Amino acid sequence: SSTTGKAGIPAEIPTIAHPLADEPAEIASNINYHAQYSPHFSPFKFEPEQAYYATAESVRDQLIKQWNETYLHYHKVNPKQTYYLSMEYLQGRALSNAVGNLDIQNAYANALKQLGHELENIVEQEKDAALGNGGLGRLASCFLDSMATLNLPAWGYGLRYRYGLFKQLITKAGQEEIAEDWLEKFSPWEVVRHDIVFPIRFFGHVEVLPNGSRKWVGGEILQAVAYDVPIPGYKTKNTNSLRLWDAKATAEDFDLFQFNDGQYESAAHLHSSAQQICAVLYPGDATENGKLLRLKQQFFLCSASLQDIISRFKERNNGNNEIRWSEFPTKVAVQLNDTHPTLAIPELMRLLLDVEGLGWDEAWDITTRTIAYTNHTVLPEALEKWSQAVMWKLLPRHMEIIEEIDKRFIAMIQSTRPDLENQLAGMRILDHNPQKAIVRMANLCVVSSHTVNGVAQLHSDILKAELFADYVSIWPTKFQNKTNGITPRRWIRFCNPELSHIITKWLKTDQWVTHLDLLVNLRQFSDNPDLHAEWESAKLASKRRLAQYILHVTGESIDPNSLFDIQVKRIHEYKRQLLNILGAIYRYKKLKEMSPEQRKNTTPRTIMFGGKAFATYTNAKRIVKLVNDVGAVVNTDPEVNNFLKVVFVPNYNVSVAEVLIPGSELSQHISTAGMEASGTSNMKFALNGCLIIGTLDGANVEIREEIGEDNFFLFGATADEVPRLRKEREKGMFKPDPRFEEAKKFVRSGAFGTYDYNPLLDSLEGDSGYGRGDYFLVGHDFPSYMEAQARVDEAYKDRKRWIKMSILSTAGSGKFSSDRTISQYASEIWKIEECRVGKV
Ligand code: HBZ
Repeated sequence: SSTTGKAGIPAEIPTIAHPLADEPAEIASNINYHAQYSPHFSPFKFEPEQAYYATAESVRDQLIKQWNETYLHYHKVNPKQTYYLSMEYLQGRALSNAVGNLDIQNAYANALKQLGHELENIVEQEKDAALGNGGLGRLASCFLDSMATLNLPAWGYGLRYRYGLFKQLITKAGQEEIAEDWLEKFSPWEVVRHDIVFPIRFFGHVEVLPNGSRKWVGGEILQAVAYDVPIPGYKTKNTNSLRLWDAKATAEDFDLFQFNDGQYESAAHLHSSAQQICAVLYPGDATENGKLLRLKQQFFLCSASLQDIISRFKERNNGNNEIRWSEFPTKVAVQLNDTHPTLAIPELMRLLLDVEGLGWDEAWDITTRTIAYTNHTVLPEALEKWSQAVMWKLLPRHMEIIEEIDKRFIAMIQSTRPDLENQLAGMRILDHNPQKAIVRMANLCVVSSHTVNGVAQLHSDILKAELFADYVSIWPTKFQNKTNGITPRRWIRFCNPELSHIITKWLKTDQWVTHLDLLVNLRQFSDNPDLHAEWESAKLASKRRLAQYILHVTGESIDPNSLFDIQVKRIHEYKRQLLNILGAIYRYKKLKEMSPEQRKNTTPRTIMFGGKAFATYTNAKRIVKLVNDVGAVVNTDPEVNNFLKVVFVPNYNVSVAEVLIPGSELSQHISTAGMEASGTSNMKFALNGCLIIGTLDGANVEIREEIGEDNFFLFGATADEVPRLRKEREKGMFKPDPRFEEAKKFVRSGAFGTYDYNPLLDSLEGDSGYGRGDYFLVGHDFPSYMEAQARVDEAYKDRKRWIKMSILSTAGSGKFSSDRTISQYASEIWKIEECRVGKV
């Protein structure tokens, strides 16, 4: 292994002759330079694709300069630094974000014009980097943007998946998945660091040395190679890193003798094993598959990142002199994004014990002062549990360490808290259940972290009252809340320039882009007719753009004067897309029964759905199919299709969200209360002046508090009612609403085709597969949902009232900036401070 030595880091960046351009003419010549001399394409072509790569490389030059300055500055100041460990990042497109954050958008747009291209079209050439599944991955990306913008010394670590999240095709059969090759040509945003390579061991055994110390040996060793992605902050020089690890094997691992002997596969055995590690992102949420490979991926991320962190700590702390390990937690904060990187805990212990030669107590003290854990779910099936047998095989030394942590935890409880004796079985890390012995990763995280946080107030309260209740009495101050946030740069400033300009004009400042609280000052204008006119025309422009997009990807034409109602998120039963579509089905049936005169009094709606179902999640895929089948019938029904359309937007991802959210007027966040940890798209919609229909779940609760209950369409059971309602339901005490029965019956009658929807509808009645009928309480919440929808229809008819509500949504969204979230992590968990480049 090797990394940059102390001698390798210069005090300053040597000046080199490179044409870093800032005038459009210079930029154009720089773009041309890349088109000519970067040998990716024929230099004689300058189509949009070539223009994209050349432009991206030109922007990257600008980033690299700031990036090097940032690294050197951090190196010199040597502040405490945060390392965010995440198996997922949903970065989306980088070019539009980079020119926006660097504030060079106009210069690049002009330069491209000189070259015969429009920046708008060029940025669309870029494929999304979709190295994540959903909210958790996108949150990590928003956090990176805020960390750089706030000039915080904070990096992300992740994996460089060859194939990210699958591409969703919608066919007659419903959803189909195909691999999405985001690296097909190459990514201009990553810089491979051939000098940053660490060995990662798998399998093998533990050897006891004569002095009694233990050592992990044997097995197979792969190499982790760093690929760095620059993360620019908004209007600041600070440019942080997202370091993605890729796996490779070495030339020595290639058995030339075997190969010459015709044994091609076994000759390159480690090479193919390396290829598998970062081949695909494991779709989350529900899978039981490929456990061993998933565990390998997790360990790969943890081990490479910690070796890198330790090597940087050594480099920055006294160089060759004695390392002061007790200072490690004053220089390093590690944040675990859910339990996926839990192995960072035993791996840090192993490195300190076996490689650095520290004793247990010292290593444990350092580890627990360094690591913090964020929980993103209370769904039992999403809480990671690894088979002990698999772990012993893959990571024998780590299992020894986990056993020891478990043993010491038990001893601590027995000696200090005999009152918890009965809870101990559920609190300990190892579960020796003879059916299946497992390691409970969340328990390991809670026991080993200095801080554990949930992602919205309600979620954090539930963690303390339920999932982690027993630990709270031991460590009452360990548990915190950090309500999620979203970056206002990507999620309004860049994706909704029309609305952004209006806000800047009325607030007489653009400071709100980094101080989102300033949006409250819009409240004083919420009745102003001039603002109303501007607001409405910006919304209409975004709706038109969205309608164009829908036409382009689905062939469906939708009416920009209808109410644009959107639900986009992973397809999951707890998120209740089924409630939404059953509501739409009921609406359709009633429209059919109306006279033409009556129909004219209704509020025309376009209901849009988007989201991916996990490939083996059958009921989720049935929901996708149902939405598409309903759309096929409703949209071609000439009696009603001026009043209702149902559209499924295929392949929902970050870039699609950037078109949908600005054009939205109503969005649905309708999970069964207590099940959605936070939600983050709810924040994006509200920020863009979209009203929310929702339950009291996750961050909805806080959004409603901020924007005012009059501006939020609330319905449904509350989290504390849910357990009782489920019990009543089990006892057969539930009486379904006739409208709910009517909607289901209509589907069963074959109104939307011959596909067998009975299993899906049965889940709302008998056995849902979760063991109980209608576990997600769709039936219970249906009537109050329909009533809330009726209030939406009424409110939309009153244009003044609707626009006022829309303005108040934006005005009340200030709290939900990820800048606020990250400031709180920085001061309350990480204890890090800003380290601004250009200011010592
Ligand atoms: O994290 C989401 C929560 O569902 C959402 O409420 C919250 O806003 C968001 C950010 O805190 N959780 C996920 O997105 N989880 C996953 O994608 C996931 C991935 C792999 C797994 C399990 C879950 O094995």
